[in-house]
Amino acid sequence: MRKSVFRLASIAALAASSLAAHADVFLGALDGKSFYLTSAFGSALSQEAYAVGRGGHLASIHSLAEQTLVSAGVRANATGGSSLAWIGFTDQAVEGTFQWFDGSAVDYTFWSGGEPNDLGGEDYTVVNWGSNGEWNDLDSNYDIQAVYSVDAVPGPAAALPFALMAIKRRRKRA
Ligand SMILES: [Ca+2]
Ligand SMILES: [Ca+2]
Repeated sequence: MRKSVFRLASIAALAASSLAAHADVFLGALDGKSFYLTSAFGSALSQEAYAVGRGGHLASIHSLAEQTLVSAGVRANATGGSSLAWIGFTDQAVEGTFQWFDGSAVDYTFWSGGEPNDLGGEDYTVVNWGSNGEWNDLDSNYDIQAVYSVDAVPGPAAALPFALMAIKRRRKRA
């Protein structure tokens, strides 16, 4: 019995530590992806590198529902007085041909009027340029927050009941 309690405490501690590992804001899950707003500010390229380190990419957007989740989530949680945030749409490889950092299909866009205009050489994309959350291509060096996504998987909280069941099963067999 003591051993089971100890194991449970270890699992709970592990869950708590992985949840506290970063201060990014969870914006919601949709279409198998979990969207986060970074707590840190940075260029498009540094934010993409950070997202890769988190196991994802700057967010790709494929529907009005995803666009709304991202746009509204940034507006509600941005901390720097601006609601601009990087998403993962870039034409850094071929000027004028935008692709998603995560390699997903380009099947939806939400450009602001007159964008993308590559003004002075702009190859990265922000949301919330327009009043309805429309996109603009900007130079990478704008120091702003970013939205990234990772594949949505059952988290530690979801795994906990299964861990409890496993402990109960072991006790029955003993
Ligand atoms: Ca460009
Ligand atoms: Ca632009």
